[in-house]
Amino acid sequence: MSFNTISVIGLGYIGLPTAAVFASRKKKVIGVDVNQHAVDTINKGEIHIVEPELDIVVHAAVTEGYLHATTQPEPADAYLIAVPTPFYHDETGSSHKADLSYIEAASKAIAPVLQAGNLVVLESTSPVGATEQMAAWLAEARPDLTFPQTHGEDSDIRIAHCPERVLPGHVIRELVENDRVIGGMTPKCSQAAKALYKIFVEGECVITNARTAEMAKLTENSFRDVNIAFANELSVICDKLDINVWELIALANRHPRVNILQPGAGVGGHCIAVDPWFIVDSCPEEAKLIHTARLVNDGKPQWVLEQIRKQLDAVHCTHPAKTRSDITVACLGIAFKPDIDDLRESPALGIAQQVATLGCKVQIVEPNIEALPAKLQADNVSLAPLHQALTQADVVCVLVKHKPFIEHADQVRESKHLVDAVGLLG
Ligand code: SAJ
Repeated sequence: MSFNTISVIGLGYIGLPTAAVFASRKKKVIGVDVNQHAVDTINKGEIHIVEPELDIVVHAAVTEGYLHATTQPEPADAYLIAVPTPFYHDETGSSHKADLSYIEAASKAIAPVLQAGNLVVLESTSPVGATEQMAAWLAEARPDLTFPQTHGEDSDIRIAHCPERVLPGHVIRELVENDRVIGGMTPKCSQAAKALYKIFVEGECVITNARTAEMAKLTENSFRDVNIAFANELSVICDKLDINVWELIALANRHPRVNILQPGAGVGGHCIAVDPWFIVDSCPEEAKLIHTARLVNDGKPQWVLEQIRKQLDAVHCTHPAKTRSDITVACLGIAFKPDIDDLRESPALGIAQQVATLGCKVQIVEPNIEALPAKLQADNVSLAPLHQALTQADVVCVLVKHKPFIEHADQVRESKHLVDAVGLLG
């Protein structure tokens, strides 16, 4: 199967780098997105998201004429769907079910331009069964074409799932180097998808079926979530038993078969705190450990907040004349993990917001942003440089282990009232 034209639907954190990397291999790539601003930005050779090296790859792809973006799908040999799968919301609020409406909309958008011989790959992180559901939506929209669910190996259209697994901040390298799990609806579908990814993937492309590929992605992120929950639970236990959890973990990790992750302010981002719920939603009775890990990690920011409150009480004890509004709290870091500017689903951001409601002055130190997000726009909250916050704050809370904080750990250590949620001081 040859792929001269590849279409990527959804030009976000995964779709845009993938489109640009295909284009860098001199394939004609049509990027499709409903966001006109994203389309216009990309067509200027610029990017609308933050990811190291992505700007260079996109700029080259567009100026050399291999990548163009549009809001309307055009005919291609292969379609790669990389749209969001957030939690499903209705009028009663948010659930822990996956919202497949973006996949449905993408399927309906490409259906009119599908041709016999095309390959459609779902990349979005999805609950088990989503690829079959996508195939059903495509078949419904194109009764004149045949699909693997009814015609097996003889189908006109090949369908597969190939989950993205790149780490934000390292996307361009990991896209090329990581192994890929490819789950076709039939063996021929898998082979076609493997041939597509082999255009740029230097890692191994391992073949399985669509349902296993979907579950593999959810399993990877659940594995990390469960292991972080173990570390977070240890941190709470150690606090109660008056043991330094960082020393404890470093000691335990000297065992050749022990590798405990790091406790923190909670689990953020849009992947690890979300994907395990898709397993829990599919098998609520069975997924006990995965469910509990989610609850442990989601509970961690509240525990950190309690530690901050204790430090506020300690300041009041030593300075009885001070009111809440006389006290300054420094929050070091509000990104969802170290050395990125991404604030989405950030536990540190949530903690800083809660601290701001306690009535004290809050100085946010976040070296990776230039302005405070809307959620922190309040009279008592300001963005401050590290040295200012350390000089002025009564209470210092380390919420993210950014490199500049590690470099100034000795100054942080001098704070009289300190909450170190991430083990900056080890
Ligand atoms: N965290 C800890 N302690 C640790 C490691 C992480 O508290 O020891 C926290 C981080 O601070 C952050 C959260 O967990 O708040 C998630 O960060 P992360 O670096 O573990 O993962 P993400 O969300 O940036 O990317 C993950 C990756 N999955 C795995 O490592 C199994 C990535 O490969 C996936 O492609 C990505 O999810 C995704 O898109 O699903």
